[in-house]
Amino acid sequence: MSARALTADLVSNGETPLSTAQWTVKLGDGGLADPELPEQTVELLKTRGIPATVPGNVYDSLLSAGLIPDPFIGTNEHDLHWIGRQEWVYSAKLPDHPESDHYNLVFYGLDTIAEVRLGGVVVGSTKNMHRTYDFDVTDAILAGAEDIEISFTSPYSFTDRVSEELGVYPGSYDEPYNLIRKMACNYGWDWGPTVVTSGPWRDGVLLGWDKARFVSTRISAGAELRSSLTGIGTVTVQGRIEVDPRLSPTNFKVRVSVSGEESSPVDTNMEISADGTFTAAVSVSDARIWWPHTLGDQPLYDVNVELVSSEDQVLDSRFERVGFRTVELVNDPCLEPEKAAQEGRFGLIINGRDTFARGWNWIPNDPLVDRVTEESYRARLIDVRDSGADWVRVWGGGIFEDDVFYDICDELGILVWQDFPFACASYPETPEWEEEVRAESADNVERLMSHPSLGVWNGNNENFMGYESWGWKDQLGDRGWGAKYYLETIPEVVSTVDPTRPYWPGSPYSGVPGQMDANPNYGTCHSWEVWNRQDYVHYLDSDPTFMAEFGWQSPPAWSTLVRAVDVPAGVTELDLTSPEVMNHQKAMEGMDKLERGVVEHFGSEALSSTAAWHYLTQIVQARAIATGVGHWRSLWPRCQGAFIWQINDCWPVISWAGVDADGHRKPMWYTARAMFADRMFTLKEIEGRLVAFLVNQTDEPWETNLSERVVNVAGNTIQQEDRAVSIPASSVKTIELSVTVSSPRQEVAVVDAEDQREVWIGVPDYDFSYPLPTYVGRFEAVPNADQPEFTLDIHAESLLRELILQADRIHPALVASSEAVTLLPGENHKWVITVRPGATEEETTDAIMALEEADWSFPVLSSIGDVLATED
Ligand code: BMA
Repeated sequence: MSARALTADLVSNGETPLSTAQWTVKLGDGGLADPELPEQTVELLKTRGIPATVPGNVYDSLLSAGLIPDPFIGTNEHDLHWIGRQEWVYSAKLPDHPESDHYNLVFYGLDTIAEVRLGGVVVGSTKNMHRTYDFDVTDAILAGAEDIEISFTSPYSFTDRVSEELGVYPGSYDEPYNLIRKMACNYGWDWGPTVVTSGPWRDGVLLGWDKARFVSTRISAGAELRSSLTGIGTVTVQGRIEVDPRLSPTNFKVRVSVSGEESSPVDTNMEISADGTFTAAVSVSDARIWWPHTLGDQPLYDVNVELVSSEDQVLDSRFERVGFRTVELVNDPCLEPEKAAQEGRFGLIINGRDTFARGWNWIPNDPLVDRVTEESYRARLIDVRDSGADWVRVWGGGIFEDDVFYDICDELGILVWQDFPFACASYPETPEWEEEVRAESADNVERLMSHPSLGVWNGNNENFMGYESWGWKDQLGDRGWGAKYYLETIPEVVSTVDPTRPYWPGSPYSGVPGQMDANPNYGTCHSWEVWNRQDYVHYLDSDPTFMAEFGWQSPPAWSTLVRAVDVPAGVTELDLTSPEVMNHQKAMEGMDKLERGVVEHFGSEALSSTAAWHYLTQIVQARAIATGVGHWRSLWPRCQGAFIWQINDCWPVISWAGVDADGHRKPMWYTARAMFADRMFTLKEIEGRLVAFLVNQTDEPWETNLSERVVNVAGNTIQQEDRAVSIPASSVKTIELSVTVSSPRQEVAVVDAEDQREVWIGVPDYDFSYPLPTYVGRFEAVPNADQPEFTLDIHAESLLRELILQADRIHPALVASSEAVTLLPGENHKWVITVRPGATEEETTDAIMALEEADWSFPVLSSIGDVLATED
């Protein structure tokens, strides 16, 4: 378990991180039921306890102590639910700390209902995992307190009390995640396990200070554009200090310095008012403009804020990196029903430029969320960037991520659509809850507002829809259910703390007064009917203004799946109905929906083996996502965004993710990348004609050659036409194709433009005469590569449709681009195979040996012909 850097940039003199203490965790007396554990274990947990970490949670400690099995494997998860039903007590001797006049204990994240004691005296209590808590502990420390103890009430006993008092609040899952301010998906989700945690999930500090300290610093950056490259940048710093009662705030000053790579620092000194508040703006005259990576560079500027005494001594400081850019949210609904489908508009304008927002939804990288590391953030965010997406939506059933997540987005040029943590449920609206929501929102908006990557704040996930359409309304009667937070409380906080940034109340949300539910003609939409009940081609029936969520499931890479269900890596058949597999499929009727998707196109006979199931479900997901993204991009500017559900997984699971928990990119990731490209095309059949939609999302015209061919299964070209096409900057061009498929069971239409290829057949796959795949392969080690690197070059002798290379089936540490490529007879494709970064020496040696002896046949190399070809 790796400890992470401090979550907030609250660096001031005299900080002693709590992570440096030697922590122990024990079972408290307030558990709900006696755990069915060996007596000795209970005895150990009640008396001596076990070593613990800060940051950490009790699952981590039990795992490290060898007292529980890995909750992610097999059905272990179910044996561990007792953990969330206990009271847990963390204790430590306070680490050595410098002497000061004043002391505060600052916690960046306690999960969740906790009481903090120093030397046996209660110094504070908490009830919200999403907040920072700051307790004045001067008296306790000066009185000689040496020990710290944090007791965590069982989350379930807390929510039992809330529901006794306030009644039932309906939500999508039968767990009380909406009655406690704790990460919702920690209670399980339709892609995640139920691992209800307790513990100090982020670090804390004992802060010693003498004369004065910062208690609030709000740093934001704005830009007045002169061109797409430069403008006047403004950094605004607002804040508040706390001073020793014997002094006046006016004795101190705040110094702000802004510097960029190519500009000399601009400094300002500010006076502080008698009430301790200060505000200042620093102007950067030739600021370079920050862009998402799809449109430009990411120049960042350092902002140093220092609290200085009259003797020029620096007492406290803050550091942030900012970028200068503008983001506007345009919501222009057309209220005349007959024109709404043509004229309604919702979109995001970056630095004055209309864009189609290409995005992925993001869930927490681990349900034991304290374990997420900078490396795992970076790896998944690189997956986002390399797919061509420029947005990531941090979904409301998770958390406000760590600062480093947004730092990486700033660097990589990925814009963030940040939900407030409310998802798929109604929430109590008592004054006490509202106060909590206000405090939590202000806290996190202040923490994150300096980041240029942060594009939009969003009130909630699917709560408006649940209230209007999922029957919650009737159960709630006239009780408040959270709408007040999304429509009043949170926007008030945003407009006070961070007026520079757009706010949108929900995903989905229409934005039309009196209509909260999703409506394709207004605001943001989610598309789930298609996955839940239809074939993916029905994405083509919708033309939303903005598609904020849609997705299709598939299994993870084979090695990830077998690891999760605890069978040996070499196994090729799995019982897909076993309790272990079913525990790694959390979606309602998920297996049936996967099967329905395959049968529709390939027929039920194609599902003759687990390998065929594994391959075809991945291919259907790849086609589904390409269909959706391609279609909605073809509707630009009517439709101005498509966010795929979802980029990442939080454990090894069958889910909607584009990249699995072990970092394997699914075939879908590659088709998404093709469809997210700045210049791309998609094919649709319209009134019996094949039509290409060519999308140019750059500011230069796109001149290209569009090649159309009809090729038969024997590999002969029946028709061919090449034409030069020109697609003006920022536009979509529609071209009716000339080729026609006259024998749809034997002929495919193949359309190429630049390095994109789209293939069209006029019948369902099960009716097409796929030839037996034949090819010649050449496997080679790349000489002089820094890391072991190999290539596999395939020369097709027959039509090979949607060919993927599943290198992880040879060895789990092997990675290859498993894109679904279609090759015509005579064509070649080369894969690069590497060993996963971070693999041990032993894994690397084993992987290389396995490669040298590999059997490359199906399912290592899989194409449609492998599962559908008939001998005749
Ligand atoms: C939407 C999301 C998630 C969910 C996903 C898949 O409802 O907001 O809650 O995981 O669909 O069902």
